[in-house]
Amino acid sequence: MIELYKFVPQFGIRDASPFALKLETYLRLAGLDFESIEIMSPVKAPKAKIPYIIDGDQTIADSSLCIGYLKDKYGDKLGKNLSLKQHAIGHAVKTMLEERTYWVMVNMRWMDEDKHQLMKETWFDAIPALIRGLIFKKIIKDMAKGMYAHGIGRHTDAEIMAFGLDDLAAFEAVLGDKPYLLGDVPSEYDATGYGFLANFMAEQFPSPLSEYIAGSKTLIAYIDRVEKKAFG
Ligand SMILES: N[C@@H](CCC(=O)N[C@@H](CS)C(=O)NCC(=O)O)C(=O)O
Repeated sequence: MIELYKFVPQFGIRDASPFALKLETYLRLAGLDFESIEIMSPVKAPKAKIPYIIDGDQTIADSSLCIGYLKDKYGDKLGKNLSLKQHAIGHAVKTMLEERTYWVMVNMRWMDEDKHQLMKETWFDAIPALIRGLIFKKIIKDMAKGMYAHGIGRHTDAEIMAFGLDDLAAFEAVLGDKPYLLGDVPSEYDATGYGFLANFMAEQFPSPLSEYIAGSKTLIAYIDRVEKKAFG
Protein backbone atom coordinates (compact mmCIF):
# COMPACT_ATOMS: atom_id res chain seq x y z
CA MET A 1 0.00 0.00 0.00
CA ILE A 2 1.29 3.47 -0.89
CA GLU A 3 1.88 5.64 2.17
CA LEU A 4 1.36 9.38 1.72
CA TYR A 5 3.16 11.57 4.24
CA LYS A 6 1.31 14.85 4.63
CA PHE A 7 0.56 17.52 7.23
CA VAL A 8 -2.32 17.28 9.69
CA PRO A 9 -5.37 19.22 8.38
CA GLN A 10 -5.13 22.87 9.35
CA PHE A 11 -7.05 26.13 8.82
CA GLY A 12 -10.16 24.24 7.70
CA ILE A 13 -8.39 22.77 4.66
CA ARG A 14 -7.46 19.14 4.12
CA ASP A 15 -3.80 20.09 3.94
CA ALA A 16 -2.33 23.56 4.31
CA SER A 17 0.55 22.49 2.06
CA PRO A 18 -0.63 23.03 -1.52
CA PHE A 19 1.86 20.36 -2.61
CA ALA A 20 0.54 17.74 -0.19
CA LEU A 21 -3.04 18.60 -1.14
CA LYS A 22 -2.03 18.29 -4.81
CA LEU A 23 -0.53 14.83 -4.30
CA GLU A 24 -3.47 13.54 -2.27
CA THR A 25 -5.84 14.92 -4.93
CA TYR A 26 -3.82 13.19 -7.65
CA LEU A 27 -3.88 9.84 -5.81
CA ARG A 28 -7.64 10.11 -5.42
CA LEU A 29 -8.36 11.26 -8.98
CA ALA A 30 -6.17 8.43 -10.30
CA GLY A 31 -8.06 5.93 -8.10
CA LEU A 32 -4.92 4.61 -6.41
CA ASP A 33 -5.14 2.95 -3.00
CA PHE A 34 -3.12 4.76 -0.38
CA GLU A 35 -2.91 5.44 3.32
CA SER A 36 -2.37 8.97 4.68
CA ILE A 37 0.16 9.47 7.42
CA GLU A 38 -0.27 12.88 9.00
CA ILE A 39 2.80 14.50 10.50
CA MET A 40 3.45 17.86 12.14
CA SER A 41 6.96 18.62 10.91
CA PRO A 42 8.93 18.06 7.70
CA VAL A 43 12.27 17.95 9.56
CA LYS A 44 12.66 14.17 9.25
CA ALA A 45 11.26 13.95 5.70
CA PRO A 46 13.74 12.65 3.07
CA LYS A 47 14.27 16.12 1.57
CA ALA A 48 13.06 17.93 4.69
CA LYS A 49 9.89 18.84 2.82
CA ILE A 50 6.35 17.52 2.71
CA PRO A 51 4.88 15.61 0.87
CA TYR A 52 6.57 12.31 0.18
CA ILE A 53 5.45 8.74 -0.40
CA ILE A 54 6.72 5.30 0.53
CA ASP A 55 5.70 2.47 -1.77
CA GLY A 56 7.24 -0.86 -0.76
CA ASP A 57 10.98 -0.29 -0.71
CA GLN A 58 10.75 3.00 -2.63
CA THR A 59 10.74 6.40 -0.94
CA ILE A 60 10.02 9.36 -3.21
CA ALA A 61 10.03 12.99 -2.13
CA ASP A 62 8.58 15.96 -4.08
CA SER A 63 4.99 15.90 -5.32
CA SER A 64 5.95 16.00 -9.02
CA LEU A 65 8.56 13.25 -8.64
CA CYS A 66 5.95 11.19 -6.75
CA ILE A 67 3.42 11.65 -9.56
CA GLY A 68 6.08 10.74 -12.14
CA TYR A 69 6.87 7.56 -10.18
CA LEU A 70 3.18 6.68 -9.78
CA LYS A 71 2.57 7.16 -13.52
CA ASP A 72 5.53 4.92 -14.37
CA LYS A 73 4.51 2.20 -11.94
CA TYR A 74 0.70 2.24 -12.11
CA GLY A 75 0.09 3.84 -15.51
CA ASP A 76 -0.75 7.38 -16.55
CA LYS A 77 -4.39 7.08 -15.56
CA LEU A 78 -5.25 10.76 -16.05
CA GLY A 79 -3.02 11.72 -18.98
CA LYS A 80 -3.17 9.04 -21.62
CA ASN A 81 -5.78 10.79 -23.74
CA LEU A 82 -4.16 14.21 -23.65
CA SER A 83 -2.29 15.62 -26.64
CA LEU A 84 1.29 16.86 -26.38
CA LYS A 85 -0.06 20.40 -26.61
CA GLN A 86 -2.52 19.83 -23.75
CA HIS A 87 0.29 18.40 -21.63
CA ALA A 88 2.40 21.46 -22.47
CA ILE A 89 -0.39 23.84 -21.41
CA GLY A 90 -0.98 21.85 -18.21
CA HIS A 91 2.72 21.81 -17.48
CA ALA A 92 3.03 25.58 -17.97
CA VAL A 93 0.08 26.33 -15.67
CA LYS A 94 1.28 23.87 -13.03
CA THR A 95 4.78 25.33 -13.10
CA MET A 96 3.40 28.86 -12.77
CA LEU A 97 1.43 27.90 -9.66
CA GLU A 98 4.17 25.83 -8.05
CA GLU A 99 7.17 27.99 -8.82
CA ARG A 100 5.72 31.49 -8.65
CA THR A 101 2.24 31.67 -7.13
CA TYR A 102 3.59 29.52 -4.31
CA TRP A 103 5.85 32.37 -3.23
CA VAL A 104 2.87 34.71 -3.02
CA MET A 105 1.35 32.24 -0.54
CA VAL A 106 4.60 32.03 1.41
CA ASN A 107 4.81 35.81 1.59
CA MET A 108 1.19 36.12 2.71
CA ARG A 109 1.40 33.43 5.36
CA TRP A 110 4.88 33.82 6.78
CA MET A 111 6.06 37.38 6.18
CA ASP A 112 2.96 39.05 7.62
CA GLU A 113 3.68 39.63 11.32
CA ASP A 114 -0.04 39.78 12.06
CA LYS A 115 -0.23 36.07 11.19
CA HIS A 116 2.67 34.96 13.39
CA GLN A 117 0.63 34.30 16.53
CA LEU A 118 -1.79 32.15 14.54
CA MET A 119 1.07 30.17 12.99
CA LYS A 120 2.69 29.61 16.39
CA GLU A 121 -0.58 28.38 17.88
CA THR A 122 -1.30 25.97 15.03
CA TRP A 123 1.65 24.51 13.14
CA PHE A 124 4.04 24.99 16.02
CA ASP A 125 1.91 24.13 19.01
CA ALA A 126 3.62 20.73 19.42
CA ILE A 127 6.90 22.51 20.23
CA PRO A 128 7.41 23.23 23.95
CA ALA A 129 6.32 26.79 24.69
CA LEU A 130 9.73 27.70 26.15
CA ILE A 131 11.59 27.27 22.85
CA ARG A 132 8.70 27.76 20.40
CA GLY A 133 9.32 31.50 19.98
CA LEU A 134 13.03 31.02 19.23
CA ILE A 135 12.46 28.23 16.71
CA PHE A 136 9.70 30.21 15.02
CA LYS A 137 11.93 33.29 14.79
CA LYS A 138 14.71 31.26 13.14
CA ILE A 139 12.31 29.72 10.63
CA ILE A 140 10.97 33.13 9.65
CA LYS A 141 14.53 34.47 9.30
CA ASP A 142 15.56 31.51 7.10
CA MET A 143 12.45 31.92 4.97
CA ALA A 144 13.09 35.62 4.48
CA LYS A 145 16.66 34.79 3.39
CA GLY A 146 15.36 32.15 0.98
CA MET A 147 12.86 34.59 -0.49
CA TYR A 148 15.54 37.24 -0.93
CA ALA A 149 17.87 34.74 -2.64
CA HIS A 150 15.01 33.63 -4.93
CA GLY A 151 14.34 37.26 -5.84
CA ILE A 152 10.66 37.44 -4.83
CA GLY A 153 11.69 38.78 -1.42
CA ARG A 154 13.08 41.94 -3.02
CA HIS A 155 9.60 43.13 -4.03
CA THR A 156 6.99 44.99 -2.00
CA ASP A 157 3.93 43.15 -0.69
CA ALA A 158 1.80 44.98 -3.24
CA GLU A 159 4.05 43.90 -6.10
CA ILE A 160 4.05 40.28 -4.91
CA MET A 161 0.26 40.32 -4.55
CA ALA A 162 -0.05 41.71 -8.10
CA PHE A 163 2.02 38.75 -9.40
CA GLY A 164 -0.42 36.40 -7.68
CA LEU A 165 -3.44 38.16 -9.16
CA ASP A 166 -1.90 37.92 -12.65
CA ASP A 167 -1.38 34.19 -12.09
CA LEU A 168 -4.97 33.65 -10.98
CA ALA A 169 -6.26 35.58 -14.01
CA ALA A 170 -4.09 33.42 -16.27
CA PHE A 171 -5.39 30.24 -14.61
CA GLU A 172 -8.97 31.44 -14.96
CA ALA A 173 -8.45 32.27 -18.65
CA VAL A 174 -6.93 28.84 -19.44
CA LEU A 175 -9.79 27.13 -17.59
CA GLY A 176 -12.39 29.21 -19.44
CA ASP A 177 -15.76 27.48 -19.47
CA LYS A 178 -14.34 23.94 -19.37
CA PRO A 179 -15.10 21.83 -16.29
CA TYR A 180 -11.41 20.99 -15.83
CA LEU A 181 -8.23 22.75 -16.89
CA LEU A 182 -7.76 20.73 -20.07
CA GLY A 183 -11.27 19.63 -20.90
CA ASP A 184 -14.16 17.50 -19.71
CA VAL A 185 -12.17 15.13 -17.51
CA PRO A 186 -9.68 15.85 -14.73
CA SER A 187 -5.95 15.60 -15.35
CA GLU A 188 -2.94 15.68 -13.02
CA TYR A 189 -2.79 19.45 -13.58
CA ASP A 190 -6.13 19.86 -11.81
CA ALA A 191 -4.51 18.35 -8.73
CA THR A 192 -2.14 21.32 -8.67
CA GLY A 193 -4.93 23.76 -9.53
CA TYR A 194 -7.10 22.53 -6.68
CA GLY A 195 -4.17 22.24 -4.23
CA PHE A 196 -3.37 25.91 -4.68
CA LEU A 197 -6.80 27.49 -5.12
CA ALA A 198 -8.28 25.65 -2.12
CA ASN A 199 -5.33 26.81 -0.02
CA PHE A 200 -5.80 30.45 -0.99
CA MET A 201 -9.37 30.17 0.33
CA ALA A 202 -8.32 29.31 3.90
CA GLU A 203 -10.39 31.81 5.86
CA GLN A 204 -7.55 32.64 8.27
CA PHE A 205 -5.64 34.23 5.38
CA PRO A 206 -7.97 36.68 3.65
CA SER A 207 -6.20 38.50 0.82
CA PRO A 208 -6.82 40.13 -2.56
CA LEU A 209 -6.26 36.62 -3.97
CA SER A 210 -9.01 35.01 -1.91
CA GLU A 211 -11.25 37.95 -2.85
CA TYR A 212 -10.44 37.40 -6.51
CA ILE A 213 -11.31 33.70 -6.28
CA ALA A 214 -14.47 34.38 -4.27
CA GLY A 215 -15.54 36.89 -6.95
CA SER A 216 -15.04 34.41 -9.79
CA LYS A 217 -17.93 32.01 -10.34
CA THR A 218 -15.64 30.02 -12.62
CA LEU A 219 -12.96 29.49 -9.97
CA ILE A 220 -15.35 28.81 -7.10
CA ALA A 221 -17.23 26.23 -9.18
CA TYR A 222 -13.90 24.70 -10.22
CA ILE A 223 -12.71 24.25 -6.62
CA ASP A 224 -16.02 22.67 -5.74
CA ARG A 225 -15.97 20.39 -8.81
CA VAL A 226 -12.46 19.05 -8.23
CA GLU A 227 -13.14 18.69 -4.49
CA LYS A 228 -16.26 16.58 -5.18
CA LYS A 229 -14.59 14.51 -7.88
CA ALA A 230 -11.54 13.71 -5.75
CA PHE A 231 -12.95 13.56 -2.25
CA GLY A 232 -16.60 12.76 -2.90
N1 LIG B 1 8.66 20.96 -4.86
C1 LIG B 1 8.18 20.38 -3.64
C2 LIG B 1 7.77 21.49 -2.68
C3 LIG B 1 7.35 20.96 -1.31
C4 LIG B 1 7.29 22.08 -0.28
O1 LIG B 1 7.73 23.21 -0.50
N2 LIG B 1 6.74 21.74 0.89
C5 LIG B 1 6.69 22.68 1.97
C6 LIG B 1 5.28 22.77 2.53
S1 LIG B 1 4.22 23.59 1.38
C7 LIG B 1 7.60 22.22 3.09
O2 LIG B 1 7.61 21.07 3.46
N3 LIG B 1 8.37 23.16 3.64
C8 LIG B 1 9.23 22.88 4.75
C9 LIG B 1 10.52 23.60 4.65
O3 LIG B 1 10.80 24.21 3.60
O4 LIG B 1 11.25 23.54 5.64
C10 LIG B 1 6.99 19.46 -3.96
O5 LIG B 1 6.40 19.58 -5.04
O6 LIG B 1 6.69 18.56 -3.16
